[in-house]
Amino acid sequence: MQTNDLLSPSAAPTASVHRGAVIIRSARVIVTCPGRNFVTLKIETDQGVYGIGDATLNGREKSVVAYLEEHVIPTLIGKDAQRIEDIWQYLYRGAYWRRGPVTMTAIAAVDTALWDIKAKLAGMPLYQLLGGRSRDGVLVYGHANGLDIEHTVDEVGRYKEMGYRAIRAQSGIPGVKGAYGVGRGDMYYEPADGTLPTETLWNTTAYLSYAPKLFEKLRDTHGFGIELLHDVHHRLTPIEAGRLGKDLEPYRLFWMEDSTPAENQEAFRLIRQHTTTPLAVGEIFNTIWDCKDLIQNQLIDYIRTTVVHAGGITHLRRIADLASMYQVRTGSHGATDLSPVCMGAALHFDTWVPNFGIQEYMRHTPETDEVFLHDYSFKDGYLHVGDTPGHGVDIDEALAAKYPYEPKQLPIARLQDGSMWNW
Ligand code: KDG
Ligand code: MG
Repeated sequence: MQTNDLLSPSAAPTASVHRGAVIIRSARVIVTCPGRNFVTLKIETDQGVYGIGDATLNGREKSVVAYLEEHVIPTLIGKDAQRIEDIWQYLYRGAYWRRGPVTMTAIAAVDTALWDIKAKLAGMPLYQLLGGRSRDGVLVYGHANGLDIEHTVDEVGRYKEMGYRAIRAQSGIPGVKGAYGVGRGDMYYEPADGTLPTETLWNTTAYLSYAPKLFEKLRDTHGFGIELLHDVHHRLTPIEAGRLGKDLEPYRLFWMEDSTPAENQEAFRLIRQHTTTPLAVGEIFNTIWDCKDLIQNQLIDYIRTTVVHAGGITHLRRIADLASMYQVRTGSHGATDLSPVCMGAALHFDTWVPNFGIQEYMRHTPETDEVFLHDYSFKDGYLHVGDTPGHGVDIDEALAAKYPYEPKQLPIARLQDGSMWNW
C-alpha cells in the first residue's frame, strides 16, 4: 500500500496527519468588555499563521468559555488546521450531545478561526475562498429606536441621513415598561443591562394597536423609498402575528421578524395563511434542524441564522443552500452582541452567498472597534469588505486586557398579571 503521503499512518481510527499539514499548536479564549462582553477564540498553528473566531453568547459568555476550555481546545491540539470539515464533524458528531446554543457557538468559533487560517494560508480574502464575489456591497439595515412614535420617526430620518437604505424601527409604547428595542443611548442599543435580568412588562393589546400607527406615520413622513423592518421579538401568538402582519400590509415592510417563538415550526403556517408581509426568523436558531420545516414549507422569506450562533461558516453555508432551493434569502443577525469578528466573517459570507437578502448592522462602540481592528466599512447603505487575507478582523490583545469581563444578563418580560412572557 502506498502510504508515502502520510506522516504518521496509524492503525487507530484517528484522523491521519498528512504531508503539508498545518498543525494547531495552541488555542486560547480571550474575554474582553470594551463597552460590552465579547469572547474570542484564537487558534495558533506551527506555521505562525493564526485565526480568530467569535464565541460570544449574550449573557451566557462564561458557559461557552468553559465549553471551549474544558472540552474543545484539548481536542484541537495537534490536528491539521486545514481539515475544517473533519474538525466540524468531530466537534458536532463527536460530542454525542448535539446542538444547543453553547455547543454550536463553540463550534462556530473554531470553524470561523479555521476559515480565517485557511484564507490567510491561501493569501485570499475569505469571500474568494467561498466562491468569489456575488455582489458589490452588502445591503445592511440599521436600528432606529424611539421613546414614542414622534421620536422613532425622527430617528428613522437620522438613519436616512447617515445613508441607510433599510431601517428597523422600534418604538416605546405608552404604559408598557421597557418595550423591546427602545434604546438607552443614541446609537448603541444594548439589551444586556443587569447582573440579574431586568424585568420588563408586556401588553399585547397596547402593542397591536400601536405598531400599525407607527408604520403609518413612518410612511407618511418618509415615503416608500426606504426599506422598513420591524422586530416583534417573539411577543405574539401565531394568530396575533397573522393579524399584525395583515395590519402592516399597507406599509410594505421588508420583513416582520420573530413574530412568534419558533420551537414549533408549524406555528408559522398560521401566520402565513393570514398575511403577505414577509416573515423573518432565526437569530436564536443554532442548526439547520431549527429551520428545516420553515424553509421546506416556504413558511418564511428570510432566515436570520448567523456565523457565531449557527455553527460557523461551514454550517451556515448548508442552511443557505437549503434555503436557496425554496427562494428563502439570508438576513443574518448582526446586533452588537455579535462581535466584529462575527461581523467580518458574516460580511464575507454575505459577499459570496447567492441567496443573500440583507445583513443587520448595529454599530459597535469606538472602544470595541479599537480592540477589534477590522477591514470592513460602511458607505451609502452598504458594508464592504476589503481584501485582507482571512476574514479581515484581528484582536489587539493588550488593549482587550484593559477591559475585564462584566457580568450582564438579558432582560425578561412579564404580562400585567405577573405571568412570565417571551422576551
Ligand atoms: O442578544 C439578544 C440581541 O441580539 C437581540 O435582542 C437583538 O433581536 C435582536 C436583533 O434583531 O438584533
Ligand atoms: Mg431580533
